[in-house]
Amino acid sequence: MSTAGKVIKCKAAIAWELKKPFSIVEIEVAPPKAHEVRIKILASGVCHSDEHVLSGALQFPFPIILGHEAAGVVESVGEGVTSMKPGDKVVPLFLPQCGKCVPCKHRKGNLCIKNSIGKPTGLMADGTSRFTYKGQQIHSFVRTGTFSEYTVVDENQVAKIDAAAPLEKVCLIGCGFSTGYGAALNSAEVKPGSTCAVFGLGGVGLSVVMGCKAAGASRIIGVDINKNKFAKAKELGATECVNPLDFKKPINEVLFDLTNGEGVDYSFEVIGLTDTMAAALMSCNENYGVCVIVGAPPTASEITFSPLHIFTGRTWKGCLYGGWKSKESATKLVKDFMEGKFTLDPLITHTLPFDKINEAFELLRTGKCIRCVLVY
Ligand code: PAD
Ligand code: ZN
Ligand code: ZN
Repeated sequence: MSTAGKVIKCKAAIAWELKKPFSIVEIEVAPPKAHEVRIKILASGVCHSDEHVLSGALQFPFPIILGHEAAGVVESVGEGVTSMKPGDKVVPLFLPQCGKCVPCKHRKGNLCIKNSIGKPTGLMADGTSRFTYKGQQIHSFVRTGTFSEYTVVDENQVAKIDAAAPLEKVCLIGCGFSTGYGAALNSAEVKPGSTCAVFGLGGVGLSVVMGCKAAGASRIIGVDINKNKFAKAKELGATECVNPLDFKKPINEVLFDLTNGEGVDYSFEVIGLTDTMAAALMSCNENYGVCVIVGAPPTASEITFSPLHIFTGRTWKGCLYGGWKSKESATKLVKDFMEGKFTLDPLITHTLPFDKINEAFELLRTGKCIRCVLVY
């Protein structure tokens, strides 16, 4: 019997309050409104941005359904949806691409004006939610809320993908892989023969390493306080790794020492701490170095620094979703994955049933996993 047009009751992991475990409960998911799509989620990776909300580093309203790195199948579509139909395999996106606004039409733009970044209401564009628990409204993280068996997203925030794609792998294209890989290729535009430093060797940082390698960097220095991340980083292309805790001097000075006093050509902060953002900036060449902030800045955080650090010529920038135009690029990245242009397997160290979501977050918090994918 078709569920289209009806409320669906299903399991979801609700975060009720800061720093508390999720509880898996039965929620109600409303049908998609016009230009929305209801998706049966089949796999969802755990990204540190979800943990930032739980820890309070990123402020969002609770109770909330987190999750934004997923893949699933369209269950039903709202009025006016033309880009997909029930049964299509899809990847939800935390950044929209309407294709019509100025940033969408700009050659390099990817921050569609319909984005909700910096406006963390936890609600859809119309100010309501499709999730309820016993009638109480539940928020949805970045309008994806994929830690639920069903979710509703705007048509601009979902990409149709290859029908043969393995969902428990390509879910990483919804966030971690694309973000890191694109930071190197699109945002830094790493050049062949260059030297790169990647701060933070988690799922996103290792994807930056993969992007630097694909761009032809000849030296890729991994930086992490957890030395257990080094072996995987080297497997994916890091030529050496350093642990800031092994040195008395600041890590930016260590990186200058390692590069004959030149600094690296490109540095990436993939942690989400203001101190490492500043250290990454000061690690790149003072004249032509480029530093890209990928780690999410804690809500309301600020950095004070001498303008001299950029006056000499450095470039300091950031990127969301690796600078990719989300909807068209996710489709293309899945196609590239299917054609063997890159691999996702080394990033997926754990796969757990959805019910074990609290265990998955513990693996991320303790640095024991790279990506843990929940399967539904
Ligand atoms: P992760 O937890 O898998 O990796 C973070 C890594 O940083 C771990 O290996 C830590 O050991 C390491 N680390 C922590 N503190 C330090 C330190 N002081 N010095 C050096 N290394 C340290 O996280 P992730 O890879 O899932 O996410 C990384 C960041 O990227 C996080 O801030 C997340 O919110 C952000 C992100 N941004 C976007 C975007 O669009 N810009 C998308 C996805 C994730
Ligand atoms: Zn993410
Ligand atoms: Zn747009």
